[in-house]
Amino acid sequence: MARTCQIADLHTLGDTLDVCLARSEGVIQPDAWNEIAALRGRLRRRTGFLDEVLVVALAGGTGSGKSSLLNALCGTQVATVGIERPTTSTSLAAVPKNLEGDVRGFVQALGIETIVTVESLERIVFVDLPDFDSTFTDHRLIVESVLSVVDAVVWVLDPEKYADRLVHESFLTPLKRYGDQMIFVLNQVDRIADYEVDVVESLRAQLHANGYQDPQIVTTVAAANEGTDLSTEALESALASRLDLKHSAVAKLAVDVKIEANRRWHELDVEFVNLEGQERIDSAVAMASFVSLGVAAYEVAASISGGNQP
Ligand SMILES: Nc1nc2c(ncn2[C@@H]2O[C@H](COP(=O)(O)OP(=O)(O)OP(=O)(O)O)[C@@H](O)[C@H]2O)c(=O)[nH]1
Ligand SMILES: [Mg+2]
Repeated sequence: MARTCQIADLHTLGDTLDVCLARSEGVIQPDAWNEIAALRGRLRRRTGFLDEVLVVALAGGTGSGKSSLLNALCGTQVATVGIERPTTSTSLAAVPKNLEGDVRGFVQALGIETIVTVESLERIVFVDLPDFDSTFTDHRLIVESVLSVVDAVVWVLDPEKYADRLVHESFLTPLKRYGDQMIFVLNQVDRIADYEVDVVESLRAQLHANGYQDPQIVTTVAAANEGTDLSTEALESALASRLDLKHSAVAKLAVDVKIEANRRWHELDVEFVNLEGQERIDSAVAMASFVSLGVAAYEVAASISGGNQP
């Protein structure tokens, strides 16, 4: 099981990388320096993404069960569920209690004011997006505006509206390029017990036709009714896999930084004996900063993979 990487680790790595860039400019070849600057860019994007948590937006048509699903996933009532539509008119974030301080700024930057801390949440932040009871085009614009900062969008569908032409034409087709970020949830499957498989296949075929090559579809029961139980395991395990993938991506980046630091250190070391005066001093300073960078990158990679990294 991967251990969580502390946000502070990545900030430290970024700071060390900045020092390296400053100390090696003009000392190493411009191409090599640009490669390190590119790594810094990748790391900066990652750091902004909150590496220890998966940020998940819940989207979908009004009444599909987004708020019920959020409550079921949190194991407590964080969002208002209703029969009148729309029930959710402002967005809300459910955040793990132990990460509230780290996550608050990030969530507020998304324009979300209501933050509920949830004891049972561990490494996932959920954002319940408002429906605005608007057209799907409006809803798409809201989702599109958060897509660049969330890890996944859980698009909640219900058995009645899963095939709605407007949902597909105004929402899903224009967002097909973000297919990897989408998880499609067919909710309320307790109401279609006998033909659940057919509905899932029909949804899959429709998503294919919309340009989603390999859509991830899971089924849920977000609100228990008489004779039925809640069922959110498939979604929970899909989210857990995505969190592991996210950690792997960060671990890979840290290993890339480590390899780059070692390579530059070796190159400088080979040339060192031929240098004199200020050049020799600059080279020594750059080498020292690459050593620090290699160590910082190693520590991040090890903290994510529990020490089992190359
Ligand atoms: N049978 C059944 N009913 C469900 C399920 N999930 C939600 N519901 C019901 O569907 C209705 C709408 O659920 P909400 O969770 O409020 O839906 P929403 O998508 O948040 O709606 P808005 O906030 O209006 O956009 C409620 O009456 C829920 O009890 C489910 O899995 N099965
Ligand atoms: Mg709602």
